[in-house]
Amino acid sequence: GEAFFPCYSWVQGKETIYLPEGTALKVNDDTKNLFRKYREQELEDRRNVYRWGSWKEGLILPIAGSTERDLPRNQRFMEDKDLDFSLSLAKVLKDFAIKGTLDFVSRVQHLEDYQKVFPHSKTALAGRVRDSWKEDALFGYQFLNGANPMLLRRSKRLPARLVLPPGMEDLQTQLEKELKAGSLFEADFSLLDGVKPNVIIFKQQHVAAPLVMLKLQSDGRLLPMVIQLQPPRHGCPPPLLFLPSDPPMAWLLAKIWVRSSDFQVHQLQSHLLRGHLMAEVISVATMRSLPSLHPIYKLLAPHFRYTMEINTLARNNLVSEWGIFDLVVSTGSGGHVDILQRATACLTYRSFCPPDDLADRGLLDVKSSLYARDALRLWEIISRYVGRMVELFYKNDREVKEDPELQVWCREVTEIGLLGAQDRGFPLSLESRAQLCRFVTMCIFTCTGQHASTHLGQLDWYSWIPNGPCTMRKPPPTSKNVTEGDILDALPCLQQARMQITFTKFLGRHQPVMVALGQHKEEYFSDPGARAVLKQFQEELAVMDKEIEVRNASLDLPYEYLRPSMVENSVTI
Ligand code: OYP
Ligand code: FE2
Repeated sequence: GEAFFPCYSWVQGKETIYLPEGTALKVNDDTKNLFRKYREQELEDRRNVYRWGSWKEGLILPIAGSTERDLPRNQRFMEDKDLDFSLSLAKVLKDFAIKGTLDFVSRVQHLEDYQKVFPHSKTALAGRVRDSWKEDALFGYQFLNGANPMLLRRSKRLPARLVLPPGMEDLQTQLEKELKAGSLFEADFSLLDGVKPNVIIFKQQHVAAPLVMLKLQSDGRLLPMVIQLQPPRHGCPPPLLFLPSDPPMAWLLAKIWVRSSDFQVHQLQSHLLRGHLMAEVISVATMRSLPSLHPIYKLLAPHFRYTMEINTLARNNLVSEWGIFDLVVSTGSGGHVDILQRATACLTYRSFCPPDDLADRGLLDVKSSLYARDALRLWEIISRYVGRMVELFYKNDREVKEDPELQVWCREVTEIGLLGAQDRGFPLSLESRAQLCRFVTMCIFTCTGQHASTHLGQLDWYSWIPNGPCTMRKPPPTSKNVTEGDILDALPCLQQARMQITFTKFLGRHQPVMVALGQHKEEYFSDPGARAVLKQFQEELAVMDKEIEVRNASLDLPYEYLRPSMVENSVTI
């Protein structure tokens, strides 16, 4: 049926001006300057209410405010979300308190004993991970379609850090053969090199910076060929290389080290920085520089819901002093901030646009990268949606160039929120409809698909502790004499493991209060053209959702993290 749109009205001179709430207007559409004053006033108010804050030196900017109570009322959780968040947190903490008391008397004596903290209501995939985590194929698969699909790249040459000691000529030949065939891939955790590890209750924890070389087989499986746990150091013998043919416990421990490194890089770089914090920059910049009448404001606003509050909660409880990272994660107590600062240098515009990012990483034609396939498809659907909206409101490139609010907004993101990201390819101005479309598509994809693809895998891949340990309690092995006991001494103790499960469950559980991508009920546009564009977006998303469902039914391991019905419309958890 027809929606009802309330009107704003105000008196200007002798006239009363009425404006239906759903009207979208650019500054230059308002030839008689009827609304000029109104939008200037609104922006002035917004710039007072939404102030940039600063959390840590060298990090992209957050909203100002030390707790969620300092946030603008509109940005706070509504009752249903607030209640769901508090009750589910209370529930996981209660479980932790009750079951955790026994952890002081019982110990992990075998790898299978991590079953003690494994959730009873697990996902099907988490069960598979528990049963098959030692397999090389599942280890390789995670770089393609696991919790962190952002690190893997196709090798263009053998990495400089991979120093092959004498006697490794066979491996050299194999690597060169794969490289030549274009089937050599790498996952390089150099970002972690030199990060100061945490000390937890007087016990030193450990961090490594591994390199994994993998080969892509014609059956689509990605298999590890060699693992180097630390980069070479000047004046030291080259670091040990671990091979699939090594004694099983030595090879397993090397893979566990990689999984723990991936946990750190995933949570901090891919999930927190590139998902949560990036979405917040876009939200704050938009609230500060686009008035509610602006069509691009109307297009983006649904993708900001709850982001400022969840990020404020994360800054105060997760990555704060005495927060969860300090308590149980190997990079906590400062290393995590160092990692976020280093990762800031990698925030390139191209890396936020899957068509460019996947091309740069050589993943476009990798059929077994379901992440790549779905990310590309979702990007295209969002891009068509944005393109149609842009065409409705901008008749040509000149109208883009001459929209002063739009230009200020773009600078606010790049120069202020992202601390001058123009040298990393972010635009300082928007010169055409095509550039505008790409920038807005990047904004929506970041707040939705980018976050979903790094958030939704947590429960599946981190419920089985050895597959993604939050900390390591022993240094990386320096010999291949490794026993199961050595591995258990290095893995998280039972209390740490239970804490990992507690927060993985809290963050990863199904969100009962959620709006799926494109499904917001607020009607920001009254224009029938714009409403038809939204409807078409929803239809294209529904088709994609159905096709993924059908595809997944015939797969051994389904990939669900970019299913439109699973992707939230904004970063809310
Ligand atoms: C806020 O009182 C959030 O303990 C989570 O996180 C948990 C709390 C508060 C705890 C409140 C309390 C919101 C949003 C986020 C994010 C990105 C980074 C996720 C890192 C997860 C690490 C899990 C750690 C397991 C050991
Ligand atoms: Fe998240």
